Amino acid sequence: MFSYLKKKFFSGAPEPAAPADAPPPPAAAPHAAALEVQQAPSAAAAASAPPSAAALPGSTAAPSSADPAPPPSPSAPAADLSRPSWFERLKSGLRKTGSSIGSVFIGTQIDEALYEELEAALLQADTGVQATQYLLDDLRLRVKASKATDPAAVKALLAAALADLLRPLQQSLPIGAQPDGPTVLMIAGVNGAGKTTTIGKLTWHLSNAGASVLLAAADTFRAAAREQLGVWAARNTVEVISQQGGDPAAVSFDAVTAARARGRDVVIIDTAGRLPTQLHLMEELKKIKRVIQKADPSAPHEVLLVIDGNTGQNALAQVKAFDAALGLTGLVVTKLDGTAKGGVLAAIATWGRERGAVVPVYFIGVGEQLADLQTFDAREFAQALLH
Ligand SMILES: Nc1nc2c(ncn2[C@@H]2O[C@H](COP(=O)(O)OP(=O)(O)O)[C@@H](O)[C@H]2O)c(=O)[nH]1
Ligand SMILES: [Mg+2]
Repeated sequence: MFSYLKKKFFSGAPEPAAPADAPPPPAAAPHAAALEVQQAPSAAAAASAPPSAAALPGSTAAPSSADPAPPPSPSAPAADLSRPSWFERLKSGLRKTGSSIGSVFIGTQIDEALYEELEAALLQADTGVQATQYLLDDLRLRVKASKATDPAAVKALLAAALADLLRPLQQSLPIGAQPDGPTVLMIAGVNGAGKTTTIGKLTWHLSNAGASVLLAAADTFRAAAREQLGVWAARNTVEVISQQGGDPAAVSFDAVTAARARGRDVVIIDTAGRLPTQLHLMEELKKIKRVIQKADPSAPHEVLLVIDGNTGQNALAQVKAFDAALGLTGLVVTKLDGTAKGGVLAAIATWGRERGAVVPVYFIGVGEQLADLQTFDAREFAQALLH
């Protein structure tokens, strides 16, 4: 199931050189690859990857199909240097919450008062009633089993409980698994969530990993939206399909058709922001998805919802509503470098358990630079939240 490209993208393997006119990564900027070293492929596994995925047709930065995958390098210096910087940024973004949850454990006793304070702190961190209850029940079991007697140990047990709850959300975005045609990603979300910015960052990461990307400006409402995507396309030196005043479904259809004809690896479709309560706009989104299927019956391969980490419990409401309309396959949570409280990820994980299948968090946004998109790591996130 893991394609060559996916492994390359998410492993610690060295990156191919960026195109000469691509913007340089910001100093000390982390790369998504830094966070998924545990998935570094073995040479044998890479060799057994499907040939179509390994060939990466049309990609200039990719090695030729005859080249074996570069050997993994989990301890690549760039990965090691960038990791603490990313962690610090997430930690400082979540600090507001972290300090209030952390302060619960300053006392000396484990008693009912501690659990009550913890409940209040978790609720304040946007964790929601259900996830808070789940975490507290789980924590009590862990405290009993470990016979922990000091609050610092309980804090560590809470971090472990939270990491376990979040772990199913930690998955790699599958790219390049289609036997004949591009991987089509459809991006949705409310206005200002960070869709277009995320597309710019993701394009940069994918291009660096050797994939050829084509963008579709299906946010046809505003000229500014097309231009914004055009700027990201230019920065990444990739093509963008757009149409002045065009129909978003038609633009999406054209983009998928063009990508198939030109042998591109990935199509990313930017859509206009909308609230789940705007029913006609949700219908339009469903239509975009249906029309994409006409261009490629297996597409879209991913329907990703971008949510602003600052929207708290409302983010969960967005996830549920967009999932009901479109069938989400993944999430990107942005702006975790700001004042986001972070607990909503626990609420999303709890909802995913009820749903029977979690909607994974493929990426988190920790800033506005190209390199500020990172893969989600449950343990690191839990640690940052409780720091
Ligand atoms: N601090 C921060 N800002 C972000 C992040 N992602 C997006 N933004 C900003 O959020 C604003 C809205 O982003 P945009 O991509 O236009 O949202 P869209 O309407 O969903 O396409 C812009 O000012 C972005 O720079 C992030 O991870 N961190
Ligand atoms: Mg946009």
